Amino acid sequence: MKGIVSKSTGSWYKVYIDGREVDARLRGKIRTQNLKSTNPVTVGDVVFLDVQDEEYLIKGVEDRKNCIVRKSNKLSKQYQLIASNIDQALLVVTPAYPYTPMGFIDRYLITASAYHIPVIILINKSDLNEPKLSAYRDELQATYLGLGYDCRLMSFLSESDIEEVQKLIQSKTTVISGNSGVGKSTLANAISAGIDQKIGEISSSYDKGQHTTTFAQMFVVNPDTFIIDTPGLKDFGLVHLKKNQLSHYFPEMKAVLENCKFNNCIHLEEPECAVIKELEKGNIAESRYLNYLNMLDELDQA
Ligand SMILES: Nc1nc2c(ncn2[C@@H]2O[C@H](COP(=O)(O)OP(=O)(O)O)[C@@H](O)[C@H]2O)c(=O)[nH]1
Ligand SMILES: [Mg+2]
Ligand SMILES: [Zn+2]
Repeated sequence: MKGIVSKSTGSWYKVYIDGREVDARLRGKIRTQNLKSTNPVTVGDVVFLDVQDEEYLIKGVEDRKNCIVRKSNKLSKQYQLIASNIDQALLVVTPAYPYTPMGFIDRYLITASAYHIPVIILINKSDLNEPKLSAYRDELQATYLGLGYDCRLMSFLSESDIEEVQKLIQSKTTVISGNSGVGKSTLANAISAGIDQKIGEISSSYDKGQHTTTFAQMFVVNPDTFIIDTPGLKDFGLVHLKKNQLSHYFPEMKAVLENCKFNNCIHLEEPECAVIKELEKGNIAESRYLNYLNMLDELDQA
């Protein structure tokens, strides 16, 4: 039989099979794809199972459509699988309470794009209306709509906005990300009567240091609609990216980089660099370029 992994602790798993969740264990060694991962099975995996003595045993993993990973620690070459088979991501941000910096949003967008995961930005708490907050909200919306992203104003306290999100996620597997306090649990609870997350709590163990083992959790909204609760992609590995590929994931750089003199230009100090030219003309925002430099620093040389 076949199922979808909805939770993993590393030693046992919850698997969604035909409308219900069962506990399962791994049967011996599992053949995995060609990735140096510390965990063979992750949330979102489609797995094949046997039942033996009333116990569910996972005997194999279907090839993954995609998979987000993070480095298991800074020095190691091994990766931890966080979640797989993702159709899209909802990035929840707020102009205040908490303030979401653009640097965080950019990094998320670029990382997701490197994984070929489309992102919808939800600017939440639109019911709050202090002038300062509204100014930053307008700036966020203008910036990301201007860059061509799907970006929507929302209040998760509004029923019609929740219905809009329900339509967005129907028949898909959706990762929901965002800093603590932006409203992820509020959203999950409103989406589905079966979900009961604590509101106003710092969830899971994601931000408690690099040695904590962390796993995403998947919720079944209806039999072909799943949401996965993960943290920001902050320390998710940009595993497959080389330095000279990074700018391809910044739409405003991608649009001009074929005019750079060198085709492996990384837009630092190369002569006749089209990205630098657009930056100097003000067509590429300085903040976006600075975020680009920060991310570039972390990538391996091609
Ligand atoms: N004013 C307002 N508050 C919200 C909205 N969505 C969530 N909140 C509040 O924001 C706080 C944090 O929400 P929570 O769902 O726990 O955020 P999480 O940490 O991302 O899971 C709670 O007090 C929620 O009631 C919204 O649209 N408007
Ligand atoms: Mg929460
Ligand atoms: Zn260049």
